[in-house]
Amino acid sequence: MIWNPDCECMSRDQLAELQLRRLREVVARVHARVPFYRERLDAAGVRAEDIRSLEDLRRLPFTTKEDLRAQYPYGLFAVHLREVVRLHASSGTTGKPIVVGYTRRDLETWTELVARIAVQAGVTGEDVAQIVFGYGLFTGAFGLHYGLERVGATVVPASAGNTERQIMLMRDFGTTVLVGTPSYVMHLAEVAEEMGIDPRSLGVRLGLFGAEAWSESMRRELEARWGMKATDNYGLSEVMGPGVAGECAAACGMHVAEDHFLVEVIDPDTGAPLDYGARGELVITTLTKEALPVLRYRTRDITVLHPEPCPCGRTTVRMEKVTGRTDDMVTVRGVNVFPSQIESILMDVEGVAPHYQIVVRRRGFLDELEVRVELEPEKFTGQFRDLAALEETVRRRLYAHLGLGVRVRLLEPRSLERSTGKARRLIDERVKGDAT
Ligand code: DLL
Repeated sequence: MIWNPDCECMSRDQLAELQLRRLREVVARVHARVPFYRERLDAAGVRAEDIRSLEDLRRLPFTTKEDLRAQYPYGLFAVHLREVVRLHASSGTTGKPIVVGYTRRDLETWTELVARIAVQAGVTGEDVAQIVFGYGLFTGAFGLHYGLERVGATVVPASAGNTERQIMLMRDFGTTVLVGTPSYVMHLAEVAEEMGIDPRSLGVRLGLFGAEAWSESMRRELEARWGMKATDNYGLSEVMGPGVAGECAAACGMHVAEDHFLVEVIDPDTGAPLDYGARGELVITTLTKEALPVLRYRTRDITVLHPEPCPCGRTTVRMEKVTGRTDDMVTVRGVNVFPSQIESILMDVEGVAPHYQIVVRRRGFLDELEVRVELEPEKFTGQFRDLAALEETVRRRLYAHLGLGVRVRLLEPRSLERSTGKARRLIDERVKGDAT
């Protein structure tokens, strides 16, 4: 089923026309209302009337996370605070967060776009959807909440944490859809097993997962453990929250809501626009946001865009699974490594669990990469010989894929801290303040 066929299936020409009109509107709007953008646009010598085709997008200045941070809290708002009916904030780990605001119409758009991705993933009005994202300033829970209600699902706003209770709620309420981060839902499976409950017996048929990078191997693992279909959806607070893009039944990338977001992929080093099909940093311009419009926001997320028609009938561009963030990529002895690459390799090794952490540190003049991974409880024999062999297997696989010698540390089951939100996979001790 398609939630809004008029918008999701319009011809590419029609869509381009709509995008161009909206792009002109947003440029005019931020020029008139946001001093930061007025300055930037004047410096670039671009006015709304200069935007004659979508190609002219390239003449607009980029907006970065630092820009948003520097304007904390309300500096980039394009409306008076009295028109803002909701605030959220990004999960900044250090310093000030980024504050995002929504007008009533922004909330309506958000609800509509989340309804689209929910239906796209396969949610129906018959479903009981348990939201295990944390409710609060994070956009995940509230964003999914209203979209799922709009679709008619029975929403269980369980929030994150209190994991044993989550299992009880699932069983008692007949939860059919789980909505959360893939890492937390993996932990939920682990806790169910510890309680003597096979997660597959709980009847969850579908997972709506997002908010962090996760590999295809992790998807297979989640699907096997829960007996569910695991789907991916993408978004970020700076442009709205969840609902920017989501997978359809064809599961060949996530459809971007292009009537509301103009997307490009650029070379993260030079800022040069790349063609469809090329891997680079995703850049998003909001086309309809009232409270906080952003021009060419550099997401730091690495992906590839595909415009080819999708068997599902939607005409919107699809973005590939995000492989990582430009600021998550570590360069170790000249080799670029993303945590998600390591995740894929680990998940294919029999005997290790899907719980891992990557530490980068400097030893003398050399960088060292250490991969810590837990043992699968059932496979843990306690025999030193077996452990040494497994460690060697992990090391060899990592070397074969990355071309990099890696220090491997096998950990006892359940020794890494579990997160109820976004998992922290990477610790770069070379960065001040990141040492543990
Ligand atoms: O994580 C919004 C969201 C909530 C999306 C729930 C999907 C579901 P932020 O906290 O601002 O917003 O974090 C945004 O999370 O730039 C990506 O790096 C990462 N991210 C979000 N979705 C995915 C995904 C929410 N499906 C940042 N795959 C983004 C990989 C994702 N990374």
